[in-house]
Amino acid sequence: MATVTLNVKGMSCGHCVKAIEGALGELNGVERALVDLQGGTVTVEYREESVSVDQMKEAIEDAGYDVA
Ligand SMILES: [Cu+2]
Repeated sequence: MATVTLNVKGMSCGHCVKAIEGALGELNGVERALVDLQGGTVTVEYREESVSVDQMKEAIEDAGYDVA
């Protein structure tokens, strides 16, 4: 299991948290996604053999947010 923390721009409320955690949760290989609204980050626990960080960035961007 691996962990990565991504800086995400544009998250402002509980809806954003749900949108991002939901988008990441749909990716095969993502075990857990946890948004820190104050810090503007999302920490993801994932299986490296199943999903890449680029795929996570893409999912976040598809949900309408920017990854720094
Ligand atoms: Cu929001």
